[in-house]
Amino acid sequence: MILLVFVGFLGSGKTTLILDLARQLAADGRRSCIIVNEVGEIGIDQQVLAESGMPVRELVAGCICCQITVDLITTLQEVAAAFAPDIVLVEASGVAAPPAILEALSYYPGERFAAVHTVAVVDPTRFEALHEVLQPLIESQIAAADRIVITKIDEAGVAQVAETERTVRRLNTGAPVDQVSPGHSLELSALLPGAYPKRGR
Ligand SMILES: Nc1nc2c(ncn2[C@@H]2O[C@H](COP(=O)(O)OP(=O)(O)OP(=O)(O)O)[C@@H](O)[C@H]2O)c(=O)[nH]1
Ligand SMILES: [Mg+2]
Repeated sequence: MILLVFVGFLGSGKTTLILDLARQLAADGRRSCIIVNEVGEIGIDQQVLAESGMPVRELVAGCICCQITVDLITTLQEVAAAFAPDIVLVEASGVAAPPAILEALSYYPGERFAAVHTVAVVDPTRFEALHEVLQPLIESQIAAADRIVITKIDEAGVAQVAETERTVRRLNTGAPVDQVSPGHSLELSALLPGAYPKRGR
């Protein structure tokens, strides 16, 4: 079971990104599971998924939406037992940072995860303002992430995106940085090149 954990401040675009990746996974016949905070929100998005042309049957088989209100470990145990997913996409609460999540995951009693990747989701339209007032939180989310995704590049100005990218690269010199917008998805094969080889079809 591969875990992809998405952190990022409130409204940064985590759910949007997760659903986009879930669509790619479902289209590719992968067994995936989404763990999010707000089930109501996903309810609407399920409709969007169904309307995207994907058979609803495949949606049900390929993408299961669960609630994380109880506790991450319990939820992971439940989805592992019920669905044996290949990949679990976890949306962390807006104020969580990777170290705390990895600490929580260390208590998972089941089979070891094949991989755990943390992705920091950054909204360039609000980055500078948030960074100023919430510096420790924002910096800990970025510094400890394996990958950084800058969202809303359709909405942000070019200079805003460039400035955000400069700052996140300074805060985390090792992680790849991607830019996404509704028309420009993050590819799973880029996110998990080893575990998710691009299949020729
Ligand atoms: N223009 C634009 N809007 C986006 C993009 N990604 C997300 N949004 C919008 O930004 C808002 C917040 O997106 P969500 O995906 O719900 O963000 P989130 O991080 O899951 O939010 P919380 O769960 O509330 O913390 C929604 O209105 C999205 O439609 C993007 O790439 N471009
Ligand atoms: Mg969300």
